[in-house]
Amino acid sequence: MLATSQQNQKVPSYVGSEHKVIIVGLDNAGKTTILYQFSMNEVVHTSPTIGSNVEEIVVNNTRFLMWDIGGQESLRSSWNTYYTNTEFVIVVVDSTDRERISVTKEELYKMLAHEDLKKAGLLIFANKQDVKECMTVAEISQFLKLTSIKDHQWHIQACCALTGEGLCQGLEWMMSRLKIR
Ligand SMILES: Nc1nc2c(ncn2[C@@H]2O[C@H](COP(=O)(O)OP(=O)(O)OP(=O)(O)O)[C@@H](O)[C@H]2O)c(=O)[nH]1
Ligand SMILES: [Mg+2]
Repeated sequence: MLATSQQNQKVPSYVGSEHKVIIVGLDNAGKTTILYQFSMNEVVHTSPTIGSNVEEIVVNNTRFLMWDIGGQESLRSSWNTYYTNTEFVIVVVDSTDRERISVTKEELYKMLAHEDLKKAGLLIFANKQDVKECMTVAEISQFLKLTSIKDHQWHIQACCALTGEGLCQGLEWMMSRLKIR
């Protein structure tokens, strides 16, 4: 079901509208790995992102322009320069990183309070589920107090960026939100 801009050259660029997505989360969470799983269906060798990467992902004639933004501490204050016109925020959580889940929480609520993201949907990827003893979706939901979020549509999805497991389900959730608008 997943087609990429590279693989599906026959999809004319005017079909459907383009939806802006930003991929954020702490450094080492797996954002860049996820972006290239979406766009190339493969695991790429990554190094920490300084600035951002952008790819167009086409799914059933729906185009997503996905911005993967560097997550190092010094870069987080410039995440907001990417917020304008964002329809979906994907927050990638490293499910093995128990020490920093509170930092993720802080960044998450800062983002949700931002004027430019008022209408954005929130998809949380609980990444690195292949690692033994990682936090479960239930644990992460509880840590992040997701059920308290009433002013944004949200969804949390377990995934493993190395195998691609769970990534399509995340995209499907985004597609389902577009339909009911
Ligand atoms: N075990 C495991 N490792 C993963 C997974 N996803 C990503 N990684 C590894 O985690 C490391 C960081 O991945 P990146 O995609 O570069 O992380 P990032 O979130 O883009 O990091 P910054 O660019 O610094 O913000 C790499 O060594 C990846 O191979 C996963 O699902 N499981
Ligand atoms: Mg990166």
